[in-house]
Amino acid sequence: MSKVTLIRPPAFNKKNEMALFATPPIGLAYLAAIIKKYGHDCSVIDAIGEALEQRTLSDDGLFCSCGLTNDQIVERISKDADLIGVSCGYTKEWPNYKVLLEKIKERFPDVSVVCGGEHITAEPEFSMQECMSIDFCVLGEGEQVFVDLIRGIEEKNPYEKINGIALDKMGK
Ligand code: B12
Repeated sequence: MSKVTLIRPPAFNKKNEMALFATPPIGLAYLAAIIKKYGHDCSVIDAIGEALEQRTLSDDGLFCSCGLTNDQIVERISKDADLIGVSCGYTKEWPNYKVLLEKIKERFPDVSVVCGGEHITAEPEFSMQECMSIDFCVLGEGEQVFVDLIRGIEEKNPYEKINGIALDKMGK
C-alpha cells in the first residue's frame, strides 16, 4: 500500500486579473477515488479551498496567488508520503507551479513527484526541461495511469507496461 498526497496549487493571476477559481478540484477527486479503490492511502491538499480568502502578492508585486502559499502547502504534505501528485492545469500558472514543485522536491528529495492536468498534457517536454523536480508526467485522464504508476514504483519498475506516461527522468 502506498501513501499518496495530491495537490491542487493556488490560483495564480496577474495582480488585477480576476478569474473564477473557487471550484472543487474534480480531477483530483476522481484520482483520489480510484487510488483509494486500489487500497492505497490518499489525501488531497486543495490550496484554493483550504484558504479561500488568502491573497499573496509575488515578490515583484506583479502577481497574486489565491489560496494557501507554496510554503503552507509543503507543510501540509504527509511526512511519510510515497508519492506526491500535483495538478498543473493552467499554462498561465506554470511559473508558480515550478516554484511549488521545486519547494516540494527540496523538502522530499526521495519521493516521486508526478504531474498531470491540461498544461502537462499539452507541454510535457517543455515542463520537464524547465523543471527538474518533476519525476513523471501523466498525459490526459489520469485515473488508470496513476494506479499503474503506483504499482510500477512499488515494484521498482515504473518505466514499463504503463500507457500514458509522457516522459520520465530516463527520457531527459
Ligand atoms: C471547467 C473548466 C474551468 C472551470 C473550473 C475548472 C476547475 N474545476 O478547477 C473554470 C470556469 C473556473 C475555469 C477557469 C479557467 N479556465 Co478552464 N476549463 C474547464 C474545462 C472546460 C474542464 C476542466 C475539468 O473540470 N475537467 C474535468 C476534470 C475531471 O478533469 P481534469 O481537471 O482535466 O483532471 C483530469 C486530468 O487532467 C488529469 N489530472 C489533473 N490533475 C492531475 C494531477 C495528477 C498528479 C495526475 C496524474 C493527473 C491529473 O486526471 C484528471 C482525471 O482524469 C477545461 C477544458 C477541458 N475540456 O478539459 C478548461 C481549461 C482547463 N481551462 C482553461 C483556461 C485557459 C481557463 C482560464 C485561464 C480562463 C480565463 N482566461 O480565465 C481560467 C483559469 C482559472 C484560474 N485558475 O485562474 C484551459 C487551460 C489551457 C492551458 N493550457 O492553460 C482549458 C484546457 C480550456 C482550453 N482548451 O483552453 N475553467
